[in-house]
Amino acid sequence: MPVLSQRRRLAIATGIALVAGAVAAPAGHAAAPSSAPAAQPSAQAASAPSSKRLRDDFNGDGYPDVAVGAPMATVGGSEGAGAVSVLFGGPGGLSSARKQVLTWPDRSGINNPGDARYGMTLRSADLDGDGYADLVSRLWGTTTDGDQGTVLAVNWGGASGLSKNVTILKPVPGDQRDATGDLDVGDVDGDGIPDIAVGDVRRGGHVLHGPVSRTGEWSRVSSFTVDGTAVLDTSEIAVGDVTGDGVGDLVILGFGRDDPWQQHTYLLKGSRTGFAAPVEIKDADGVGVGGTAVGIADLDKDGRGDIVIGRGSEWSGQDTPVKKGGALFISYGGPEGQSTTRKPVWINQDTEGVSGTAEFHDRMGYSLALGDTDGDGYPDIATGLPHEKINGIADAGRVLVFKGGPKGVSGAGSKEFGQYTAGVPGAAEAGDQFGQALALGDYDGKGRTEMVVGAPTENSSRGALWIFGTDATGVIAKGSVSFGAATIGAPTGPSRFGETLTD
Ligand SMILES: [Ca+2]
Ligand SMILES: [Ca+2]
Ligand SMILES: [Ca+2]
Ligand SMILES: [Ca+2]
Repeated sequence: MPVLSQRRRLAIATGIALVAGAVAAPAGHAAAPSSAPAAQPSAQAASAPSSKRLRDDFNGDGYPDVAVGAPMATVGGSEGAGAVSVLFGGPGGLSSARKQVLTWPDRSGINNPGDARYGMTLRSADLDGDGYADLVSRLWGTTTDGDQGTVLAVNWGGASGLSKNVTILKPVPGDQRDATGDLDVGDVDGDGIPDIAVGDVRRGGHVLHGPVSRTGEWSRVSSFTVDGTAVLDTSEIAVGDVTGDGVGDLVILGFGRDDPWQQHTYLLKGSRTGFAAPVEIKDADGVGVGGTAVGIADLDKDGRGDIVIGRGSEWSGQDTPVKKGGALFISYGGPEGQSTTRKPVWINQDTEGVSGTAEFHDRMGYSLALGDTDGDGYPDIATGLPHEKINGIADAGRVLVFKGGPKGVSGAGSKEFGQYTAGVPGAAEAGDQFGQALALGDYDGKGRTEMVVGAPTENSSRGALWIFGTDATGVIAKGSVSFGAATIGAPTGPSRFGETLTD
């Protein structure tokens, strides 16, 4: 399956986590555990972190921050070494002026800076419990002790931002050769401390239980499996409390054992004693589902996290009408995984109220972000259609935003944005793939989540970011700004700046 393996290597992993117990918190800004474990002091920690303990606040000032990956950046002459930039939140929101550029200068611990792809997968959580969010990266590594494959690496948060140097986590047990899929961070064992769940493309995956020490040691490791189900390999992972018991559950997307084109999604209910047996998530017709992105948020505020899957993958033009051009699939949470009172839904561009027309290869759902854009307390969904044709311009790209509410999500009130939208900087050009990466965060701390959009192939794969503000209606085009890597002093050239974002 060369297409799949290529996608895995290069694609954005856009799973979004709500950690356990955070269902009532603003989506995307789950509070870190209140009972933080004893932490090793941060070398940079000159002041105490904010009591808000946000999972994406790297400098601990009480405002969320966003990390931006440029996995093809050239560093020290090595193309594809990768770089990560951080934009810091604050009372004025995100800007190109408050930033940090990380290039992992010494690359200690790996032998292959030339294709490490630092920044190809990014997640944030306070792994060591010191109150500052830390950044977890997945990259391709040939470690100096000989292992080859996926490496998990951490930049540590502190009062002045993330540490310049990176700690490589102790390897995941088992075959390291191309064996680790997506990852997400959340508390799946109910101790209030974030854990790292990593998929194994062959067997399920592993949980690295927190806290994680500054030397890269996790507390213990456990494995999960979907053996006995129809899944062969794990492609996407999200952690969130779907069942409403206060402990994070694991949602795994994968491809079929018998039919590699048939995707499946399983829920593994988390608990203090480990995961329950996998339960397959199915659509209203009883058919298995899957996709390119997954996130969990309580869209209808019934106390149970709802699973949002972006089905941005299209293998052929044979998709059913509800999946044509890509789609969102929403499974409302219930005590056993899926609500028995609210049916799961598919939404695509042919759904009433959604702008545009579903066409093969739009790839709606390729990227996802969840957050409350209009401040009504219900999380909303932003999704990218990076291959949407705009006025005949191929692969220009578009973003759609859907509103959460007491009845769940429909096409009603959805919004669309692209470089063609009045008030948005830039011009829709062929191959921009606007919307390949998305993040929603309340970066200005005013109660609504602003939107960050990445278009890594903009301007011959130099890439660019857009930042959208909000009003009471949600995300707005007016006042949006855009900039590329050069503006913030990140490595220039075809770095694919904006290919990944923390969310
Ligand atoms: Ca911050
Ligand atoms: Ca930390
Ligand atoms: Ca719900
Ligand atoms: Ca909302």
